Amino acid sequence: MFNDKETFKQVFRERLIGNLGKPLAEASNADVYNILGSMIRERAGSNWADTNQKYKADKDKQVYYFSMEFLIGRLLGNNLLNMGVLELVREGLTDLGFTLQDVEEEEADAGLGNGGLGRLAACFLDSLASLQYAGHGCGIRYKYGLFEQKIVDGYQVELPDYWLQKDNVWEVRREDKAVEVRFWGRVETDAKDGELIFTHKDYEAVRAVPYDIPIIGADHRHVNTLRNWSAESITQPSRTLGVLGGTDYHKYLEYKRSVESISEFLYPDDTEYEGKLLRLKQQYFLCSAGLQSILRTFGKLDLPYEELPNKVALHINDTHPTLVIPELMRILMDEKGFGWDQAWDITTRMVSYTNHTILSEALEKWPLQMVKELLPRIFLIIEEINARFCGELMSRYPGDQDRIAQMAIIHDDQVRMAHLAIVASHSVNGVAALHTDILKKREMRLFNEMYPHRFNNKTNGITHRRWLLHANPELAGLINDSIGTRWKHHPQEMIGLIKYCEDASFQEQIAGIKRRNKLRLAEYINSKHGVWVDPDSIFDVQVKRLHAYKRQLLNILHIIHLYNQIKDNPSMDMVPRTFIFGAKAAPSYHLAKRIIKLINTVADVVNNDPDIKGKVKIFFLENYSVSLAEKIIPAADVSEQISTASKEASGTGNMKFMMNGALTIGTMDGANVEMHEMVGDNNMFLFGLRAEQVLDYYQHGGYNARDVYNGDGRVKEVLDQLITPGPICNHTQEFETIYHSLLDNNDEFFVLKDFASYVETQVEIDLAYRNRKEWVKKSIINIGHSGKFSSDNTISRYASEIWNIHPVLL
Ligand code: DL6
Repeated sequence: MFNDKETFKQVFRERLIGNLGKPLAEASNADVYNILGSMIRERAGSNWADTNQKYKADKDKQVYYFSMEFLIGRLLGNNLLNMGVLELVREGLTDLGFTLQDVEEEEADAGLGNGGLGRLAACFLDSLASLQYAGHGCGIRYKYGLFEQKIVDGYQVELPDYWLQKDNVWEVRREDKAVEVRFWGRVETDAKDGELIFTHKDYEAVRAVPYDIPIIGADHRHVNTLRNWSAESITQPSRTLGVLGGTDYHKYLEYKRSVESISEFLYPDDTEYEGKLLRLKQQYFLCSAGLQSILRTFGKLDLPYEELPNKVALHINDTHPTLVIPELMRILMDEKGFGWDQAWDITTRMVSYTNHTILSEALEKWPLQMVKELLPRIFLIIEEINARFCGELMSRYPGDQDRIAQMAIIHDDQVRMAHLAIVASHSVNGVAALHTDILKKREMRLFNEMYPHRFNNKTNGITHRRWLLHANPELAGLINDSIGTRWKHHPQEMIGLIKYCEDASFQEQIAGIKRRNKLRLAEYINSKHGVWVDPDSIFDVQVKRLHAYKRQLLNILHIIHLYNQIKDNPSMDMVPRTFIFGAKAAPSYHLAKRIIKLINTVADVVNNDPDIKGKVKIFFLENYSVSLAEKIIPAADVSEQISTASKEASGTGNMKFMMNGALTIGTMDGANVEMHEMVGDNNMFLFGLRAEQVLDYYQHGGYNARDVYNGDGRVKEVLDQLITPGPICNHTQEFETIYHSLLDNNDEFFVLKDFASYVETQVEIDLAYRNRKEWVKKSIINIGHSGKFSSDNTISRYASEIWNIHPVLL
């Protein structure tokens, strides 16, 4: 279509006229985005077809990554980059009078995920395609993504994120690939030739229509698919009305409404689930639609179904898609005629599962009755899996009722999805070494004893294409100039940068890039919010979901303490610091929303206090999203990774900051531990309790938070400011919930316990930053080691150690 700038410009002009009837002079950025996007998708189209054709012809093994969330963000920039035409298009657009950056801003930021888990899935898709693996995503096409956050008077307000309002140029609706998913009804059992036959009767049918998005790999012609399913009503009302047992048109509308709600909203909560029935419906919808389509593709290979595990791997991203297991059993037994044992053997060889959290509230459990009513055949299968598993437990551990109760899949009239996922998977992995260790030794100890070879670690990763090459092109350019370009395909070769860490001219260039990124962010904040942040101050950033365990609260309490110090001593010597926050709180998470209000209140007080003389500035960026992260992360000096040790399974933000040269202040938690292993004490700022200590405290009922309050004057002063009328506390109830969570509820996340150590470490940062050369050296050491955290590395390990797939050369 185009391989050079002039042809690009010519084709672009023709499209503009042909499709929109507009000459260049009248085109808006949105027009340019739409034309450019459709040109790029078309360009990928033939490679997409070729890739699929190749998979089919070679009968390559393919992996399907099932996830309720794919936080893909904007695609234009990344697609241009991966197709190798980014510079060509950038220059072409400039010639035509447009700026690529402005055009990119026209794309809706697809927020089809809550945070880490969904973004990880998106990074994995990029790596799968870039490493030429046959690997696809299977998700839901939510009409509304994660809510849009507005900050009004310091409070979070949630608005629906109707991201599809703008045309989605990337997706293709595949009407011909629609399938039917069945809910409710009853199961009839018959016997035929000594076999039981199960028939699902009187069900409510839902039409699942796939929308495919091409996932374009880097530099190769490889294009995989993210298939997102949309729920629609069956198009022949007469048939549905028959099913519903009447001819009432209102009933049809009711049915249509309830069906469409299945793919309407992404659940805005990544740890607690409400609206359980709808959530369960969403999960089954994804699993059933996804599997039917995968098996249809497999069917075209003309192979016996016994071959399935050699040709298809199914990966479940946390427990949300666990119903893949009973659904596959159902299809194999009820539709393909397999007996239980063979169906079980095929299923367990195909399925693998990643656990992303040990927070007990996130370990999903479904009321048995709900499963029974909504999914009657699936319920029978889960019951049978449980009965057989408990039978096995009884013969292995005779008389050990306690163990059986702890491990059973069905317990207390609930289905424990994690147990089902472990029992039916051939691999269970955690997402960082520490997390996997905790799973094996504590949370899932009994399962690990029973299946010692099943548990393994796969430390998370991030795609260096989006998070470095696209987000920080200047840094990427400098890396190319210093170590060549091989690192783009072998990110671990970034280690070659270490030899420049003491090189004065390299240091200067790194410092210059950081300064320019900070300036760009300052200008962005100024243009959006009319607030100027000083690019010569330290940019200290905490951006991630708001959760008590992530401890944004510790950060803001320290800032209040800093404020108190400056008020006491206005000439206090410190490097000016800009604290930047970005975080969405689940709408029903009261404490988290209060913490947002506290951050904004403190920001208001501190930013407007003349005594502070700009030494401290606080800024809360609303509506944190993937595209905002791409602007913030390259500009950070300090990365806040301060979760309560043991609670953050891995973290991936920590890796993105590291790759962009920020220094981490963090606890020994999640992947911070592995970052520390690589860069050592000198190049990271560690503080706080270790995971073992935290877990020991939990085992013995916690610690006494009041002791810290009474023993540390700084803590007392700060906490009292939350509830005593003064600049921070306008009325006494505003921050009471926070105060009580720390003192009366005994500080579940050890905020006060870690306070002193955090404050001390923040002082170390202030001192370290004054030695600019040493600071930049540390920054280079971090960048150099960050290649290990490329998701290419992670995906290669999933491919060889879990999925048994190999690159497919086109
Ligand atoms: O593995 C991706 C990401 C980790 O980096 C975070 O540490 C972890 O908190 C997050 N977990 C979730 C929990 N969702 N559920 N269930 O998002 O996963």
